[in-house]
Amino acid sequence: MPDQPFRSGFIAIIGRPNAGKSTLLNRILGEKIVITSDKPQTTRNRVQGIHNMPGYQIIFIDTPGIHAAKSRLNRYMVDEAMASLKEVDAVIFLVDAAASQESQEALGAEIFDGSGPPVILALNKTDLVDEERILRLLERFGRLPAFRAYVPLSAATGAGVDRLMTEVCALLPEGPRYFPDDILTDLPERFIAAEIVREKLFRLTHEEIPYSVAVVVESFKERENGVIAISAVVTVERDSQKGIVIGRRGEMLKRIGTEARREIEDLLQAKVFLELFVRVRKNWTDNPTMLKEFGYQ
Ligand SMILES: Nc1nc2c(ncn2[C@@H]2O[C@H](COP(=O)(O)OP(=O)(O)OP(=O)(O)O)[C@@H](O)[C@H]2O)c(=O)[nH]1
Ligand SMILES: [Mg+2]
Repeated sequence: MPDQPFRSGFIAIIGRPNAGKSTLLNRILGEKIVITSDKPQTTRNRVQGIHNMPGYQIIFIDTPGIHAAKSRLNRYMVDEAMASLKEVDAVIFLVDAAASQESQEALGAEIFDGSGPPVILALNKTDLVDEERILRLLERFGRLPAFRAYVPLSAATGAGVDRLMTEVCALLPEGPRYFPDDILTDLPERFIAAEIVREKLFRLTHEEIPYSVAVVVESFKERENGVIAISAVVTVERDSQKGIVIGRRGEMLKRIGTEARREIEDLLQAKVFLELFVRVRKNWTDNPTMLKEFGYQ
């Protein structure tokens, strides 16, 4: 048999906030490289994850959920997701089977008009719904003409993910190995460390707080004894939020720091010393200079 040509390409994962896009990327890679939470709008930047299989290299792009954006930060997030549509070989449109369908269907009809790359409709969270609902949704989305394939799956359990990979591989063009085959992402470690701190803020704080925080790693140094010393600044929008993030007698910040440090240690396979500072920058989510400083430009 003649050798099959090497295939590779870029695949964007697109959907409404909370559909499970980041969970799916981590599941495909078999490692956690992007943060997730049960609150919408967790992901703020486009992030590449590299998946190698014999004969294939697939670069998956996790994107922020597409929503009606009000602040400049939110507009940046939606622009990030929309821009990825123009640069990829195919798209996975991830739909949450357990959430209400109207807004997801409207998004599908709006952005997949047939002029862009091929789209696979992936119906996520099938572990939360019964078979009848899955069939009904597949039929409903089948009325939109844009999709090449339909894959029910669960990013949480992994069911259906192999099927998804088969469909993705079928859409890949011949291409080079873009990245060495031993790296999972091109993200710098300091970005991932900052994101892990932000994830703990998303998971441990409530109401508007998660949407008002930014995390920047200001220093990242390996000491002679092998310990990695990281200091990060958590920025919030108001004084009252600073108090909540720090908590009574500093307990909240301590908990965020401890949970983040453990996870960063797992990631870096090293002992980590993590120092967190909290400061206030009034309404930074609408301030172009601050957004740029925090990496949202
Ligand atoms: N039961 C179940 N929960 C899931 C599944 N996939 C994701 N989740 C949960 O759904 C929530 C949202 O997951 P994320 O991966 O953060 O969603 P996202 O689409 O990246 O969200 P944004 O970044 O906010 O756009 C988290 O609580 C996940 O644990 C699934 O297949 N089954
Ligand atoms: Mg996400």
